Amino acid sequence: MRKPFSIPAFTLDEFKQKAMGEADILSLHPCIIRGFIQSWPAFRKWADFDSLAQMFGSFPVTAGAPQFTTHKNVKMCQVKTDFASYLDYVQNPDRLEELFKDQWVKGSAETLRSMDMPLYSGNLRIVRHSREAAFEDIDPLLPEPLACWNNDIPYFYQTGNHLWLYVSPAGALTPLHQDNNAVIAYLAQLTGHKEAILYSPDDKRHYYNPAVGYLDPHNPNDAEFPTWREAQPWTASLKEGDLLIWGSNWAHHVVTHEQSITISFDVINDSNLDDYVRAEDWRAEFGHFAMANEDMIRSRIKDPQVHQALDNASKEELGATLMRTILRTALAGTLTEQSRAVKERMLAILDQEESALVPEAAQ
Ligand SMILES: O=C(O)CCC(=O)C(=O)O
Ligand SMILES: [Fe+2]
Repeated sequence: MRKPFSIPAFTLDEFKQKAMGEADILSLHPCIIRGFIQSWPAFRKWADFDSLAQMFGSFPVTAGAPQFTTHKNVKMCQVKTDFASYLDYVQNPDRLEELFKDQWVKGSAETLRSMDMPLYSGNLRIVRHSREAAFEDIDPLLPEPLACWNNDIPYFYQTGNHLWLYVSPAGALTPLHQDNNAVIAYLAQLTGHKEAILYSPDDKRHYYNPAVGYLDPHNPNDAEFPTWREAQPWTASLKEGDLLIWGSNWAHHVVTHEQSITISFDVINDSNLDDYVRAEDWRAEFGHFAMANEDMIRSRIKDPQVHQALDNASKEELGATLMRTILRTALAGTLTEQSRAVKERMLAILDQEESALVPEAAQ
């Protein structure tokens, strides 16, 4: 096995210096910026359970042990609940049975008790739009000089990209996975202690087997991942105030060691916009949304290509067709220079794909 590399940790000033000297520092390795989030209003306002229950208690969530699965043979327990009940469980794990009576989607309270792993809710969706108040509490969003182009991408927060809030008890597990949509992502540690293991996308063949899923870095299976020893692990120990940020498609495995509150955020900028546009996940989410709101889309959008896609395209194709129409409409109006540049770049990629699909005789 390769000796793990410690993910480099910087002060904000050191990070700035380093990142100015490297065109795309996050493609080289993930980075930790110690203390970065101490100036966020959320660092105080979101760091206790009573405030969180008050702000987000009624939101629906699922909680799983593990958080989700990324290997075909891993069994999980899962409940469908609201965030207030989940917070109650984290503080009083003994109340498991009474808190989640008929809400088990997978497994049961009894199975969970035999598992030696707590429930973990990772899908508290606190924003649906870029204008929501939550953003005021996590300002500045990114350490300089990193840019964030999310707001120039139509429907960014409705198409599989997120500002998440993760509350987890000691022992909670997020198994190895890559995030959707080639996003740059971070974990901002408000309270508690987590340990993360990350792997570069260049090593993917060593930790991902399409027939079974992802490696368990703490319990590698030689038959399923014969070359896992070739993969270079990068490790991080995250404490209160730290920001761990990684580039597109870095896989990550995260264990909570001490009850934890973390904010996670997805970012698009110059370094990953093209990969974002080519990703399937936002297309599927957008196409799914369009299918579920077919009447509204048909009445508001007159483009015959969208109507045709609603009739007979896959949800990914529908999502891409709808995005092209939205981009074209936006580009016909007044935009900032930056917003125009992002949208033109997105449309060029989508148009190019589309023309590659049309048979030559029809062109
Ligand atoms: O903090 C965790 O448990 C994992 C979070 C994660 O996978 C993410 O934010 O992408
Ligand atoms: Fe993730």
